[in-house]
Formats: sequence, C-alpha cells, structure tokens
Amino acid sequence: MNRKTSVQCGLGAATALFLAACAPQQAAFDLADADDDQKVSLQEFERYMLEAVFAEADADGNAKVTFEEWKAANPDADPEKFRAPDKDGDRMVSPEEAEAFFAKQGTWADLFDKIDTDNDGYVTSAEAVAFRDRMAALSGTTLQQLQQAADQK
Ligand SMILES: [Ca+2]
Ligand SMILES: [Ca+2]
Ligand SMILES: [Ca+2]
Ligand SMILES: [Ca+2]
Repeated sequence: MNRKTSVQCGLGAATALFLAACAPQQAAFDLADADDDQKVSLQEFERYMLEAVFAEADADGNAKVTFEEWKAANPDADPEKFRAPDKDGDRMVSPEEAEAFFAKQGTWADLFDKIDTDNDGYVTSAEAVAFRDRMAALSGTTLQQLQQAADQK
C-alpha cells in the first residue's frame, strides 16, 4: 500500500486492512495467514493486526509511536488514552507496549470472536468476507466503532 492510501484510510482502517477496505481481501488474508493453512487463528490475527496498526501509526518507521504520530493517524486521539499503553512513560509507545495494551483490553480477541461466526477458533476467508459485508454499512469505521458494534451484539 502506498503512503497516500494509508493516510486516507487512517488508523481505524488498519482494521479495515483485514476487511479489505484498503487492500485486496485475499492479499490481506494471505498476509494474516502466516502458516498458510487457509485459516487465520487468533494468534495469527493478533500478530497481523498489531503489525498493521503499528505500521499504520508509526509514520517515520522508527518502531516507536509518538502522540503526534498517533494523532495524525487518528484525529480523535485523546492524550489521556495515549498514556495508557505507555508503560515506561517515555511518551512513545513501542510494539511491546502496544501488544501488552491490546492483549489487556482484549481488543483483538473481541474482534476475532465477532468475525469467527461458527466459533471454531479460526477465521476463514469466507468469514472474513461476510464480516466485511456486515461492516460495509459503517463507512469510515474506526476501531472504536468496531468495538462498540461488537459490544452491542
Ligand atoms: Ca493459519
Ligand atoms: Ca515513529
Ligand atoms: Ca513507552
Ligand atoms: Ca470460524
């Protein structure tokens, strides 16, 4: 994906990467399916989403996300909320801090559950497509909106 597309899509759309709003569905799915067994486990999903979200936010690619970078990718960013994952208080979020934060919040597990409609612990390409179609109505979907939608099920 080129820089322009990723800026237009914004951070919430890192989620949409998987849902193919910004990337060809099959390409995103194949990327997430690290062991190539045609299904995405929660572990694969978490790894993929973390990397996608982090790469999306880390504009200068130095493996640290500053609040300014976060805000650029996510205009509604709240400084208070940004501080939550920043465990060592250096005003930057490292991949490790992001991983711990998302794991604690259950962010990816909740989303994964929502996509894995037959609850077999794997997301198939068909389930990913079905989920994208369900979410298609929510244009400009942010991660927060996705979580809210998941909460309301
Ligand atoms: Ca797999
Ligand atoms: Ca950075
Ligand atoms: Ca930090
Ligand atoms: Ca499934």
